[in-house]
This record gives sequence, structure tokens and C-alpha cells, in this order.
Amino acid sequence: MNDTIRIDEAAGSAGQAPALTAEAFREAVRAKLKYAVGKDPSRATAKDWSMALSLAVRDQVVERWFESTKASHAGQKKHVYYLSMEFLIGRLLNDAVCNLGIEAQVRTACAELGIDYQAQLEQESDAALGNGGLGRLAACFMDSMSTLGIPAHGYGIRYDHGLFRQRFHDGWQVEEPEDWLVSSRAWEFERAEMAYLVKFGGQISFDGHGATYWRADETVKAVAYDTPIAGWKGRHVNTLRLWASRPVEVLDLGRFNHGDYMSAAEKTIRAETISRVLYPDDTTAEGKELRLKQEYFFTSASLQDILRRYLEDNDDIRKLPEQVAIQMNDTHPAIAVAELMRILADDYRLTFPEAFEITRQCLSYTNHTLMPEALERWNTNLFRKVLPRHMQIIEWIDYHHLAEVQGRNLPVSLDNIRIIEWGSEIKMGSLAFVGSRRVNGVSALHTELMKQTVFKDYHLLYPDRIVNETNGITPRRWLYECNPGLRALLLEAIGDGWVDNLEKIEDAAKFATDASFRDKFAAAKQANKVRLAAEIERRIGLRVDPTALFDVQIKRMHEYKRQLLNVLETIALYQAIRRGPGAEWTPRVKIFGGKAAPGYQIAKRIIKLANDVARVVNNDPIIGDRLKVAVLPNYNVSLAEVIIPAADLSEQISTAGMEASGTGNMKLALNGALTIGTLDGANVEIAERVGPDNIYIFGLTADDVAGLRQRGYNPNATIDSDPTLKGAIDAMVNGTFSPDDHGRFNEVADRLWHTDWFLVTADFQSYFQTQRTVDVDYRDKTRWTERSILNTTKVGWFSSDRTIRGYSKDVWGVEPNF
Ligand code: 26W
Repeated sequence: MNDTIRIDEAAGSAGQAPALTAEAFREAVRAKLKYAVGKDPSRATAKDWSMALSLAVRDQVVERWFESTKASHAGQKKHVYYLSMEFLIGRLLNDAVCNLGIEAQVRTACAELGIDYQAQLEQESDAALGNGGLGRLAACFMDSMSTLGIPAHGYGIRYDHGLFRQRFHDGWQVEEPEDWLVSSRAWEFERAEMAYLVKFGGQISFDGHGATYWRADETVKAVAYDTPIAGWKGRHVNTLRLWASRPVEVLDLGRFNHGDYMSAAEKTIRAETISRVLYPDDTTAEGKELRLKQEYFFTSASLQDILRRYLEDNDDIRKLPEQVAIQMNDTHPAIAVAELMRILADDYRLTFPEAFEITRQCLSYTNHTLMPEALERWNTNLFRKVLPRHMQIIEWIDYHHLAEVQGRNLPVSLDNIRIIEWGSEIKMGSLAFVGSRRVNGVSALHTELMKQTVFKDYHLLYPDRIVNETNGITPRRWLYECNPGLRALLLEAIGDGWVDNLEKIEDAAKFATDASFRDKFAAAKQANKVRLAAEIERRIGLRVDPTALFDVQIKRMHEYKRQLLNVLETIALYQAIRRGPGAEWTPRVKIFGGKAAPGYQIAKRIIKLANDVARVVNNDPIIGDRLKVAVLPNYNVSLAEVIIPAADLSEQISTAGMEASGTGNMKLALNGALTIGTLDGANVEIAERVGPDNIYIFGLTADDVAGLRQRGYNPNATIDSDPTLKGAIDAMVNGTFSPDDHGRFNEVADRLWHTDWFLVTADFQSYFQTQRTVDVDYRDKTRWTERSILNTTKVGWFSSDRTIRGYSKDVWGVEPNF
């Protein structure tokens, strides 16, 4: 009995696949354990069962995968390609089980096999192939494109090591290599036959008849690994194709036979290094050669693969834009502008102007940050060394673009629209903009700021090229899968239409004033808080009161996200409680989670500060359960799935104008947390949809910040005039939290006193007062729950299905199937 249940055979050609039975699935798992894992049940480990379980579920996905791939091909439909250096996928087993709608059968089968399904889920390590927002957005988009039945591929890099594992040593972040492949290979298929050569360095020569030869001095092989991504109800399955770099020849036998073993393997090591590890930095574009090679490696392999697939059913390369839409996830794949042009010109012998226009009609670019240090600029010497032909092509693009612009006599500064600055740096944002059909921001405010700042002159030149596509999140992982209590309540109250049409969740808004619904809603939240409290105790040994207000700030550590503002408020609250422990305090648990880029010292010091404050507050008998601080190590997708359903308050407190959108804000609001935040990124649109009574907005707006920048800001005056703030900062430098090293946080304090670029001191009082209002409001449980329900039911628009519908219409020109 083979282990895959052939749906169509069982039902003949009736088309309607018979439902998978628990019994059949149980036998499929058994067969996988035996024939794929090679273990007898009596000797199988939890990992063995997890592999068998995953393989059995995967089989259910494969069936529909083949059907989808065939349908996409046959339909001759325009295909979307999403190029991203990062896909922050997390775990896949439960996601596939829920999307296929086979959870009941799988749970029954596990029970009959005597294995704990929940424990099995925790066996799988996260595929942490991303840093934060950008990478997770790409993963949510993959789920939505499948759910909407859009023929699409995701293209990225199959890093051997994803984002580092974070551990705390004496409160300091320590990075350890991440090793996801040890236990997450169940979901990928190696496609050894699907390999492309990618060249680096070397010389360019012309034969005088227009042919160009690129004699590279290094060539590697890109090998494809495919992961099927099933959409809701398994109606459509797309492919995530990740490239691994391999040597062209496995071993230099000649050198080996001469006993020169190391150099025999040297080429192999050099080649494999390209897809070895994810750059753990989401703040500064460091301009490292290996990073450039990684960006070109996956972009070139992806474009070669896209053209191969296109030419299978089409023979006129000039019609490529009718069949292909390529999205560049930030500037990391922006080399695609030059690479597609190179292939079209050098391999298909189109003229440069033709090649450029076809390229531009295929490509679009999403910008995710306005932070100057995060905008990629490559040194021309480095670039020319690694990619000599592309340097020539970019010079051609820049020259012709400037000429065309000069001809239009518009009030733009040529310096601002140059792609190559002072001949020394290539601005990848400019290359991406000039080489794209559409350019989008990720929230309404961010897109406006793009038009007013980094792309001001380009916007003048191309007034209809910039569009907004406010980010979104997949309701499958971020509600249906991670919050079973709320899921059950919503299914009972309004059915399951909201799962793939989240704006339907507003149908439950009317129950905000319904006592029994309210009680069930509060009970679901409470159960999630009890679960999180257990996880906090398991991870850091801290016991917290699950009835306290769970105040959550979970995101990458970054000064503009202002975890420091939150810590200062925590210190001020701690000091206030110590001054008057008898007063009426709302018990609060401050929960922090987030990794700092390994080279980002100040961010790592703020982690240490949070841990030092936690140690003192959590062990202060005067405080008791009035305030607890939990700094959770190794924040990642699967930890987020435990924290988010349990949150009461969502901290979205970035300096206005600096957070492009945020997506954690959407996940927390959807799970009933009330947001305390600035009018930044998508907070603005969340506030518009939940209404002013159901959110806590404080602080300077983006315009206020711009005004303050212009006028200049003196933090001293603010600190001196605010004893609460001053008291907190003094405690940071007088050893209250670092008796063993009084000066440990001097640098942090100095930055506040002298520059305070992120305006922590400017927003402190407004933030502190708003938190005190939260304290009072939280005590009215009924009202709080009503507002919590209104958050859940009013943010349906922030589904990534809605976002992808926007891209489909405004950017890609494709029609979703469902
Ligand atoms: C070159 C180093 C590097 C790597 C990654 C620089 C910048 C990045 C990303 C663009 C940083 C990022 O993740 N940005 C976040 O993208 C999210 C998805 O659009 C937004 O919601 C966040 O506001 C934005 O910070």
C-alpha cells in the first residue's frame, strides 16, 4: 500500500476529492516512518515521528501542487515572481495542516498513534531565513498569492544558516549559529537538475560585430530547492524556489592527487560560501563583497529560470512583459535591472534601448525604509571588480537617463537623480526606480514621505510611478493557526468566511456589547496569557501573574523603534511604585523580545539595560506583582505565535516618520491587543480603522519631527523640566541597575542628553501620561474587552490578501483566481 492517497483515483474523475480520513492518514504516517525515516515505531524518537508526520502531510500538498503547476502552465496566465533575499517562514507543518483543512484528521491520527500533535509541532525548527519585517512580509505574501490562486514563484537563497540564535549571557546578547536544516528538510525538494551557472569577475571583450563576451574568473552553480506553499483550503499551491550555491566541479582532483587537499577543496568552499549564511543586519547596508555576490547570485539564477520557463511556451522574447511580472523586495535584488538587460542584450542580441524598456516593463520595486544608512550604495570599484559587464550597463542606463531628463527641463537636480554618484557609488534605490514600471511604499504615510524625501525628484519626473500598497499579514498563521480560542469563537459566531476574506471579521463587531461573546473573548485571551506565562517561566524562570496587563514590545532592536523609551517608562513606573506602593496600581508585565544586529553596539547595550532593569524590578519585594519585566531571548516567528495572542497592549512607539509600516502592529491588533503608538507607518491607518476610542496615540507627528529637525532640538531643557524623566535617566547612570558597573549605561544617557536624535526625551511625558491612562482603563475589564473586540474586528483590511489584491491591480496587472 503506497502511502499517498491518490485522490482522483479514489473518486475517479468526479473531481471532488474524497475527504482524507484519519485512518488513512494514520497509515500514511506509519508508512512514512517505516519507509522514509526507516524507523520502527517502538524505536522512533519524537524527531522521527515529526519527520514522518511532515512527510505524510507534504504528500497531501504535492497532489495539489502538481495540479496548480499544470493549471498555471496551461492557463498561459501572467506569472508573478517575487525576488527577496529574505523569507522569514517560521514553521510549516501546522500551516500546511490548517491550509489543507485536515487538522481534525491529523490530530485524531496522532492520538491513535500515541503521539502529542502539539509536541510534534515544537520539534520543527523555524526556517529563519530573514531578519524581520521585510522577510516576514515576503512569507505572508507567499501564503496570500497561493490563497488567491495567483500563479507565482518566490525566489530567494537557501541559507545553510538563517538568523542567529540569540542567548543572553549575564544579560548581554550572545549570537550562536542557527542550524535549521538539521530538522526542517521535510518541506523542501532538491532539484539537482534545475541548476544554472552564475559568473563573477573577469574581463569583458567585444568582437566588433556587437557580440560581447564575459570571461569570468569565478563561476558557481545555483541549485534549486523547492518548497510547496499551499493556500487556504489547498485550492492552489505555488513554489518557493531557494538557490544553494555549489561548485561547478565537486573537487579539483588534480590538486587532490598531488596531496594538496586543502586547495583541492578550496574552490568548493568558496562556491558554497555564497549561500552559507544570512546577513543578520537589517539596519545598515555594509557594502560587503560577499553580500553583493549573494544578491547577484540569486537574482541571476532566478532570471535565468524565469526566461527558461517563459520560453517553454513563448518564442518572442519581446512579449516577456505580457507574461512576467517581477517584484524586487527592496533594493537587494535591484541588480536585476542590469542582469535582465544583460541577458536580453548579450544573449538575445536586443539593442540596449529595447532591452531596457522590456526590463522596465517587467520589473517593479518595493521600498521598505527611508533610513539613509539602510539604502544600499555600492562602491563602483568593488562593483566593477565583481560585475564588470553590469557596471557598463549601469553606466549606459545612467547616461541615457540623464540625457532624457535633461531634455525635459524639469526643476529637478541632476545630482539627485544620478544613479552613479560622483563616479564612486551606485545608488541601488535609484537604479531600481529608473528600471521599474512601478515603485511602491508600504504604508500611506511612508509612500507620501518617499515622494517628499528620498524619491522627491524622481516623483517629479514620473508622477504616476509611485503607488502605495499598505502592508498586510496572513490571517491563516496570525489568527486561525496561532489563536485557536479566538478562532473557535469567530467560527461559531460568524462562520469561516473571514479566513480568506478578513474584512468579513467586522461582522463580529456587533458582539462587542454582547456579554456572553465578551466573556468568551476574554476567556480565550486569558487562556493565551496563561500559556504565555508558562512559556516565560520555562524560558527565563520568571513567574508572572496572567491576570496582569501584558504590555508587549516585540520587534528587532533598533534605536528608531525606541525600546529605550519603553525601558525609561518602566524605570519611572518602578520608581513611582516604590515611592507609593500602597497606591492603586494596575499590575503590569512588560514583555520585550527582539534581536540586535551583531555589530549594533548601542542596540545590544539597550538589551543589557532591559535585562538589568528586569533583574532589579523582578526581585524587589516592594514591587511584588505590581510590575514584572520579562525579556525573552531568541524572539522569532514561533515565539511571536505564542506572545501575540496573549498581548493586551501593543507597543508601536517609533519616532514618527521612521517606521515604514510595521506589521507586528497589525498582528497584535488582530489578536485583540490595544495599540499604544505614535502616528507612524501603518499605525496611522490602524487608528483610522479602529477609531480614536480604541487606540492610544501619543507623541510628535512626522511633521512635528521634521519641524523639530529644522529648528533644532535641545534635549537638556526637556530633561531638566521633567523630574520623572530625569529621575529615570539618573537611575540609569547611578548604578541602580548596574551596581557592578555604574558607568555601563553612560553612553546611552549621553546620547539622550546631547543629541537624542530619536526624540525619546521629546515624547517621554506624552508617552508616560498615556501609559497612566492605560492603567486606569485596563481596570474596567468590560470596557477593555469591548475595545479589544473592536480592534480584532476592525482591522480586517490589514490582511495580506488585500495587499496582494492591490499589487495585482496596481503593479502586476494580474487577476486573482479566487
Ligand atoms: C542591507 C541591510 C538591510 C536589510 C534589510 C537594510 C534594510 C532591510 C529591511 C528593509 C529592513 C526591514 O525589514 N524593513 C521593514 O520592512 C517592513 C515590511 O515592509 C516594514 O513593515 C517595517 O516598517 C520596515 O522597517
